[in-house]
Amino acid sequence: MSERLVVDPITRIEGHLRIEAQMDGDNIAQAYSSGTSVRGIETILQGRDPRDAWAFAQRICGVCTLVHGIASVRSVEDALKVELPTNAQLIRNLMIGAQYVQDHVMHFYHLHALDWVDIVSALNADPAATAELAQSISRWPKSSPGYYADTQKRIKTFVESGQLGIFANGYWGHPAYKLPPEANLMAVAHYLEALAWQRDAARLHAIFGGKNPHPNFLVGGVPCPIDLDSDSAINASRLAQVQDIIRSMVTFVDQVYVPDTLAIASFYKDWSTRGEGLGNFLCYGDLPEGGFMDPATFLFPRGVILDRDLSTIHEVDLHEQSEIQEFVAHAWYDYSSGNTQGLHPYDGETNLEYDARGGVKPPYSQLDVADGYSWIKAPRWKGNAVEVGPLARVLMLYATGHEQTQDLVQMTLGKLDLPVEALFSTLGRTAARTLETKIVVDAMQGWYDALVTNIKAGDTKTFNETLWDPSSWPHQAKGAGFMEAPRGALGHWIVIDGGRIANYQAIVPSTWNAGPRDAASQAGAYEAALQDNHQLVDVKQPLEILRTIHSFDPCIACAVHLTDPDSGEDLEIKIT
Ligand code: NFE
Repeated sequence: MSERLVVDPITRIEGHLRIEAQMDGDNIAQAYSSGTSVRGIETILQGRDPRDAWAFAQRICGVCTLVHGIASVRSVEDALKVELPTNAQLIRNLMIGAQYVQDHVMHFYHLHALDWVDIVSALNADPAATAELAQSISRWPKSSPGYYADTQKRIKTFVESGQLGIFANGYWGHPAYKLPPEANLMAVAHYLEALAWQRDAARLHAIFGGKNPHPNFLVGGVPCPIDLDSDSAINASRLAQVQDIIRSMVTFVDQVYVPDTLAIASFYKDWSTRGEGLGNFLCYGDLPEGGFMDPATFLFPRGVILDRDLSTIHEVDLHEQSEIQEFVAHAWYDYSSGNTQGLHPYDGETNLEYDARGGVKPPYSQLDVADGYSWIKAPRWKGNAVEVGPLARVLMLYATGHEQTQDLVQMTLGKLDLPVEALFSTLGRTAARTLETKIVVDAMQGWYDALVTNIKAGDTKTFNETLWDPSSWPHQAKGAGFMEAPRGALGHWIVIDGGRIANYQAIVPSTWNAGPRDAASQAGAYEAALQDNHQLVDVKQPLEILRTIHSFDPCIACAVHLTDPDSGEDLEIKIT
């Protein structure tokens, strides 16, 4: 054992994540993932009206802008057994779908691509050859030699000015970059195009939810009325706009995102045998039909896969106390009943009493990995560390015989000439994100058509008011609201007492993936993935760590939050 490598903060993510890698020569032997900011939204929610919780909970994150609103209203609906009107469920599905497409496209181009694409090398590309390459993989119209020559000029201006701006700190020229200059230029052009294109997704949220980020929601439905005769409701012209947005999304996914993923992946096939990690995958399932969150109707199925065994899908119960639990043995929290056992979120605690343990809290030069080392807790399913997110969902769809998924997986593996085991890797995780975007964007057209058919048949209901009045509620109630957020399984658990919130806990996807070791010293998903075959070409430029960590699309703003336990004020964080 030698050096402990520290990468802090990991950039091109949301929030602050620190990775420490215990090196064995140039190989990662042990990896440690640490969320370095404190979480506290749960404490803010206590004592409030459950119908308002979504507006606070949604501020957990500004990236997956709507998911905490949805999980929150669903937790109250689950507690009170509220049935949603069909239109409300379809509108929520459309909003979730738009979030997926926007989030995944932006992740690929703006947060992950530059781990594989060398922007400086694009300067050496021949624009005519780039156009030829682009036209050979897609009929996307912006692929002429002149277009690529113009893009190259824009990059050149950046580089020559010595002000690479947001591109300044890349490991450009690193020997692990494998794309030819033409492929680099094509990808950079699409990076810039995706920046402008992603505004459409935000428009869909604004049409149904009034704004983006953080569109509006409502316990029992959606807040947008449908009235074809009104200018201030969902009417024929707004529905036509939604149709245009869906078409634009389908075109970009089909003609840019999918072909680019395949083209780039073909140069990085060595990444199909590293970065798997746990081999355990969890999905809560989502995208329902009908008025309740009934897993039998979900597009994304619910279940757990253990040890890569796709032939057995284990059932998941979010209410069962022994299934989902959070551990703090290696986190900077203390549970009132001791830190070796886990707590189900209904009984979850968010206290910051760690000081009493005498361990090392920031500032430090290295994490005290024998004790607590993260503000992220370690969630486990029946004691198992699991991965959540696109790879989990695609495996679940594949294992349960979803035809489109099986076709897409076969097409991808066929084009890359890789076996099905290649899915269990850093490359597989990134490809799965692209494939599920295609599945979701296609499903959006179906939800849209169903919504229009319903409206044409005279059904304009978007809100179920029957349980709006708290005097109709049981004195005590508990609910689990969940969804498949872009980064994976998301749950909000609420305990209602006398019409107020008695307890509230969120376990977000990045908590599952970025969490530290548990009481049994089992590594979390990031940690295990980095411990899977990561030899670094240059320990001073650990591009390999970025590739695997970014393949999960970390959002540490979701996994932790900033609050001062004494004053309740936000802490100020400075990165120098
Ligand atoms: Ni802040 Fe999120 C998503 C949630 S966290 S982005 O997707 O929930 O992983």
